Amino acid sequence: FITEPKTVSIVGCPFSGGQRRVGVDKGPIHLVNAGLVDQLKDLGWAVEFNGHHQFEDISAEVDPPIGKLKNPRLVSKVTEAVAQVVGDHTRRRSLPLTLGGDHSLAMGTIAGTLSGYPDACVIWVDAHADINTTETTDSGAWYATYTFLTGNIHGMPLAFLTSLSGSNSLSDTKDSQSVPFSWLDSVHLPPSRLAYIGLRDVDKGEKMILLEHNIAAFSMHEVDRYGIGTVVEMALDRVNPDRSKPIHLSFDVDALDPSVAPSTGTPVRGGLTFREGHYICERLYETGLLVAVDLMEVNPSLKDAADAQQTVAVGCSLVRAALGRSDIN
Ligand code: 5AB
Ligand code: MN
Ligand code: MN
Ligand code: MN
Repeated sequence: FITEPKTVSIVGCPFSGGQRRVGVDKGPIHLVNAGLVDQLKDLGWAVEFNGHHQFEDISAEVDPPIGKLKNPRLVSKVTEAVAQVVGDHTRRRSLPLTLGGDHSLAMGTIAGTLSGYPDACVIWVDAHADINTTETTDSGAWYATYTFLTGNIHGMPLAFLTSLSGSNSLSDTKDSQSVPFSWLDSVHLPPSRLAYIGLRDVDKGEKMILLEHNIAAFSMHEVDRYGIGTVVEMALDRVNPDRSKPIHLSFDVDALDPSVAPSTGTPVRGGLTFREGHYICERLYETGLLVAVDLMEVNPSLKDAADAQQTVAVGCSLVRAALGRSDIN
């Protein structure tokens, strides 16, 4: 799908409005400053990077919650802009590499990918399912009783993408033009084209959604049971049985164990090892079907400087694996 000379377009998204911890907006800057552009050139890619995106800011005063959702207008505006940019790259058959920023950005990246490749499937690597709806966003996190901690849109992108949520549930705004996420209403990722790897902190409402829609979900239990090699094939068998459809990889760095990637906003113990995370990336590259990659939720301001540096280095390393780095050739 990606035409020669292979070109990767880095979409740096310094954005944190989909969650409440400061610093995740610095992720893309740290990843690029760690040398990612040259690392990808060394792998033989033509690399396009024209600086990080400047997003229009919408201050909290003019963006009060709608229902349970925090910063709905801001997240909608930013993800719509990301969808445009990623969509442009995919239609030119360049590979968009989106650096987050929080995972709400995936509404933009996956919508963009689908505009260029309508039959693309998604491999979502994460400790979390990120499929809470406008209704379930407080359904079972340990802190759900604290309403000020719920309604974070980084836990919801897949609900909007699979049309389980839509702007209709947010339309207490009079002017239909400005209802947040109305731009996404025409976008639809069928749940049959979504597979998860690495899950271990899924909310009650999300579990019901995964069951009801028969979504391919491989938790850490399955990784332990079958091994990562088998799990990746099982995931591909579900969403891409003929190995013919384009693949979008959305990698939340919190899928890795916190000992491997400590600097992230919602770490959960019991995660993927360094090698398991890399294997997923290597195998997806090897299919020749990978058309878009997200690396999300690197937050260099959490934990200490050494932890941040380690997390950034691992992030760059995952990207190199997804773009064809090999140990033996
Ligand atoms: B991340 C939680 N399920 O909805 C929620 O890091 C956590 O992009 C979401 O995977 C974590 O707030 C979002 C409790
Ligand atoms: Mn996560
Ligand atoms: Mn939709
Ligand atoms: Mn996530």
